[in-house]
Amino acid sequence: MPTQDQRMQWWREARFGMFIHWGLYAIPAGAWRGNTDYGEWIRDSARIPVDVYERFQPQWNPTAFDADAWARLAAAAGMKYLVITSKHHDGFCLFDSAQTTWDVGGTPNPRDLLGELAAACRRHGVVFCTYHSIMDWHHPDYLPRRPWEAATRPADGADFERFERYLHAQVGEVIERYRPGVMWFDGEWESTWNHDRGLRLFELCRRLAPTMLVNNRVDVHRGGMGGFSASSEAVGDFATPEQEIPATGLPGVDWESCMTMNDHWGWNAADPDWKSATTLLRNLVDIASKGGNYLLNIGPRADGSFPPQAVERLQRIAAWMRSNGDAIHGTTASVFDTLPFGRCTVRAGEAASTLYLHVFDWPATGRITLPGLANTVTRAFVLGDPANVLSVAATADGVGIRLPAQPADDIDTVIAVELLGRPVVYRAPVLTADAEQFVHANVVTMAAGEGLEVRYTLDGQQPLAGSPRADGPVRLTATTTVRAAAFHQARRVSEVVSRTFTRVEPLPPCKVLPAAAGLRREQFVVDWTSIPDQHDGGSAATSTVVTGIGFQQNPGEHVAQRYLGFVEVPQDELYRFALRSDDGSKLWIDGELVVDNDGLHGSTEKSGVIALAKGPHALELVWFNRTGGADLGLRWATPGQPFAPLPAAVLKH
Ligand code: FHN
Repeated sequence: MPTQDQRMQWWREARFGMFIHWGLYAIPAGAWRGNTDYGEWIRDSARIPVDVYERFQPQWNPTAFDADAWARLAAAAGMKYLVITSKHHDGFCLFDSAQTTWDVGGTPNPRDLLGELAAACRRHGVVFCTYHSIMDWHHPDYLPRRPWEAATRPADGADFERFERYLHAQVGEVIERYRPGVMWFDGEWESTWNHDRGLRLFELCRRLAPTMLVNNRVDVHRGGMGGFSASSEAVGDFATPEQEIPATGLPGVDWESCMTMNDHWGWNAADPDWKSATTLLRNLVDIASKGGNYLLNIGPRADGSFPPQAVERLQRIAAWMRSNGDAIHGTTASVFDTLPFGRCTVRAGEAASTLYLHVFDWPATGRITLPGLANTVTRAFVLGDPANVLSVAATADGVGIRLPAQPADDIDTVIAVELLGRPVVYRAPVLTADAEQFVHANVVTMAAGEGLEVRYTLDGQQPLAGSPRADGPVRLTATTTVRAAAFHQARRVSEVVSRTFTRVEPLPPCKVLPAAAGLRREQFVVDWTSIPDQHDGGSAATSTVVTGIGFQQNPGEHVAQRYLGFVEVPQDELYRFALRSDDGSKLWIDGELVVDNDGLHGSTEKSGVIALAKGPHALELVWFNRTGGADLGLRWATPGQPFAPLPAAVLKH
């Protein structure tokens, strides 16, 4: 059995893959009864009954499908793996399955598309992988039914245990027949799927293909589109943020951002919203600089051809890859926090390393600085042009590099910087405080890397070797700008960090003296994907008084709650409110938006601060759940104190 590092190695080095969403849904091409904004969800979104949708099966005839062309294009663009939908949510199998006739075997053109593509991928050095949906809108045993067809497609006799066996059998077929490098599950969020089922499916994959990777959507702990699993029991080899790039990577966590080229995964003939090659390429670089992989999607047309807009973009990426592939493949995350000119990827070694500086914005000064870099630089040059060595100078802020007059590529010019040893970067000190605001006093701690000391000023001046040394927390009682830097043997070795901490007046209490205990809670039916600015609650289905925020029982799907009343704060202080919810939520105090945790997501918590004077302050909290799990909770804390739920005694209306 390989170690996890051995299993992950090819995938970590790949950094870039092609996603392909292809199936019967490409035939309507996103259009149905006058609406042209559908994609691979068309059967559900357009409420197409199964028997009507099944009429697409005899129309399946991908005469233009050319596996070699697909694989060649992926390889040229530097896409080291390719993930194609063996089955999407509509349940249609892009392979001839022994388990069903709802597959390409039941069409006039039963070509073994996946077999042809797997062979072509092998010829072009691309790892063939498959996407397989757990959710299945066709199999009679899959539950839940789509709400809109529950009456016309009753679930009588449906047996989810039998569906799970069907799912295992098909996953087994795909693995045995095509040996995918990754089994990319999806559609795991509905109430019938759970951790135990996910674990069984993961173990099946591991048993059948010990070196095959399985994404975290085999299990149920993915936190919504953010894609990272919050639970320690979660299984899966990598996290799967979708249509987004995490602000920073997570050291030690493997993750892959999957994204569309326009606004649809499946082919939509009317979708004009194609991302530029600049956006796509800079997404790849940004993701690689954070230690992640980029899975970029194409939705082929029904005939098996790629949209020309997609081909054009991949060809532009391929042109860049020819000179710069080494700056992506086999690299690891940046050693710098942020760079004003672009990004950095790294190829680190014990004796020598290379930094790849991706210059997006060519600086008017003609110079770039690598903050805090402590290594000896042996050479710097534009990647692909090693003969023209660039001038390099060590400064107090780090290493300065003089650039050529013009960029080599207007999307991303890569500067290779060769170093002795593994990269060593002296980071600016980390300043920690409860918040940027305070009512009475604020305590700031300053920390730098091992073997370094922090020197700081409180008057906005540049810290020098003779400035005060931060040997412990510093207490502020007035608005102050703290500037700090790391020093080594009386020499500044990092950038200067600067933060202003502001003393604020607390908001006065409401003049209204609420009498009754608890908050008023309204609950109403909604069809939200986020909290609208104006919502009158519509038909407030129920209105009641509650002693706290949250619920014991899941209030259900397509539901919203609004909590109205007052919170009695015990003292003049800065209060941090932590709002946890699935799906979205917002909290206002005295009409100010304190926490915005809106959107469709799993259970996540966000916090915000507000300075309040002793006494009652108006509270409004709105939460909604679209589908699946539901969660809501509110905690608070004052500086230096632990978070705790709001006691019932402080809630009034
Ligand atoms: O519902 C699917 C969607 O159709 C598409 O397959 C994306 C790609 O990751 N995944 C799900 C939405 O999160």
